[in-house]
Amino acid sequence: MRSHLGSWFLATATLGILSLVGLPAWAADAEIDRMLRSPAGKDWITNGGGLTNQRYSTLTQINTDNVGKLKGAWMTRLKGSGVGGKYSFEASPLVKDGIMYVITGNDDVFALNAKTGEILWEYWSGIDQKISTVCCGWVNRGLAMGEGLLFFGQLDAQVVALDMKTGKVKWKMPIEKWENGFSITSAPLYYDGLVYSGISGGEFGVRGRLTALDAKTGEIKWRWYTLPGPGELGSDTWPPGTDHSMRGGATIWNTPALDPDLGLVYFATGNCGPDYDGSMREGDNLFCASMVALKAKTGEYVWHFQQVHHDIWDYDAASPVVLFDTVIDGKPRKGIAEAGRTGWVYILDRTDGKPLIGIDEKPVPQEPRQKTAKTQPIPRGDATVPQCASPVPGFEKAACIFEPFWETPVLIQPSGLGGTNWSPMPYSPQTGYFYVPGTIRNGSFARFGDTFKLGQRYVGGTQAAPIGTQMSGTFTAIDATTNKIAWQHTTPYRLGGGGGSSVTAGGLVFRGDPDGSFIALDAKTGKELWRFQTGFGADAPPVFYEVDGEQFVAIAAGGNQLQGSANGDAVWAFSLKGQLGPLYPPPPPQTVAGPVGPIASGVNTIRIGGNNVEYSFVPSRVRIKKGESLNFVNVGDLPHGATAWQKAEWDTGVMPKGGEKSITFVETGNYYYICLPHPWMYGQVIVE
Ligand SMILES: [Cu+2]
Repeated sequence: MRSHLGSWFLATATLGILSLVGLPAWAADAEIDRMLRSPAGKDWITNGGGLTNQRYSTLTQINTDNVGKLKGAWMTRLKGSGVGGKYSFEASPLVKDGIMYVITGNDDVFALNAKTGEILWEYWSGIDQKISTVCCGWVNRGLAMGEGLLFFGQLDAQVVALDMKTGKVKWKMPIEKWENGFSITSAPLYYDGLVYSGISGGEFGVRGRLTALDAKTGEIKWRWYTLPGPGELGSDTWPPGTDHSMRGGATIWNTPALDPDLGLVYFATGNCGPDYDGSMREGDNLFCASMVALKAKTGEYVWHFQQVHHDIWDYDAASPVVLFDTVIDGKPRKGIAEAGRTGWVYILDRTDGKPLIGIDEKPVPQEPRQKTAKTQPIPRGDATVPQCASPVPGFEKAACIFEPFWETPVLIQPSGLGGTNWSPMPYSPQTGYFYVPGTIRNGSFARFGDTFKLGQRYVGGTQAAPIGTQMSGTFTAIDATTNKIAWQHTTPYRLGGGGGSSVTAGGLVFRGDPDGSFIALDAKTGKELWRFQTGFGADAPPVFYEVDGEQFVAIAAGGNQLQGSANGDAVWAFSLKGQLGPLYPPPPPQTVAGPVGPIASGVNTIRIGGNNVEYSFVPSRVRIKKGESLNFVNVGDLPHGATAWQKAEWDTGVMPKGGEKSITFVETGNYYYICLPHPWMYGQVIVE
């Protein structure tokens, strides 16, 4: 009787709650929607763990007392998918009912038995390997699920739905053409029948947008452009009578968050385009580098907050926004936060987009040719990385954040890689802390003129770290009620674009490290409690789940092209019953700036200023045989050259536009080289 009454009461109460928050009775997948509204528990069903993107799990079997005993339960290699220098592995696996789903940098999807690691089915994307509009490594940041389907975006700018049981394609919807500069790298969000997807391409002169698709059919229900057309809201922040806003970037690199009670979907936008040249786009340039709230059902604008006005530093808001509830000055508040490339966490009220703790507009240095904004928003509280650069020989000026520049390079920190790049920032309701990954790196910022060509790079300058300069990182707990540092680790490697993290009710923050280590920290104190070598760059954010009463933590380990960490195709799962020990450490990533990325073979020409990027060597890294020659051709507009770095053992001399010179390499060795007039340009020749 008691239980009968209890269930009647529960049903009535649930109905009451349902009608209070206005949930439609016809929810397409009521179970998934309910799970998405709660913190992650036994299952991890969306990239950010839930609609909040907190990456917080209620599981406690693995905790501060016993984490030292954690061992590998299984490790599975994904059949060579995403193996190669051009790839990054940044996806969080999803887990539901004992099955894990994971996507690689080649947009290939695998279903695994989450208890054993056995591969159950495979989807091979077959994407065109000649896609030339990938900005920063071939990457996919993850999946969403609902209505028995898995959803993801591909680098060819299609959104795809697979049957979760079989891996068969249910539908594919192109939301753009990659040939026009677009790609998709972010994990989508599923909720209440809609799939929300961002789009990338901010380095290719595109017009950013959030697209909502019908989960059943892929039909596009609405799209909200992050750059205003003529007469639209924000159009007065672009020069009148021009179409600069139509190629102004503001792309979306991250998974949205959603508040079902408020009916709002939230996301953050990337840099303005062209990245480093603001000379032709006078104004604040909405909605670049902004946090935005839209009505989740219709895509109608509700509010925005711009982190960087008239961005010329590539200061994307690339990390996912995080929703959290807190108490400030005795009042319950609904918060939203995002860790920017500027090194600050921006904390707002998610009902209206107003600062929760305080963000002050302050005057900043000016450069009239760049049409710099008069003021920038400065959050109260602590930055997580240094915001001033130190002098470097060969560079005239070292300066602090928001220093403008023109054609003479200026060293600035943070660089355009952050601060915090794409890496997520978990939040623990238990500690009230955000866990912020940071990158410390010099950027040598210089502007050059650039002409827009459809589907070509359109960046208007450079922010390369000078060859030989130090790079490192930080991992910081920020108190969400004060925006001040609770504890901070300085790390040997950059974390803002890798070393992803997540947090549990067991009092643990787990984070990967680009050197392959997987690390557990005490979430309250930061004390390191456990460390395990995965054998590959551990740059993806981990997840937690439970099968048959056994709780696991899992991480994809496959390295990161921008981090220069060891590439691979491994997924690791750990539990207290695990038996597997660590692997040998892979080669560690660079801590000193220099060429990174794929090494080309079979190449005999280096195009200087190629791919519509004036200050570039294309390809920047090559492997040749002893006795072979490389022909350096200046296809840029300015005089350039290639000179062996430090020892000047060989030199093309400075060549005018169209000039070329062949160099024969008679000794084996590893040669770095720079362009003497532009020492922030560099390349590498490996002679074997
Ligand atoms: Cu040059």
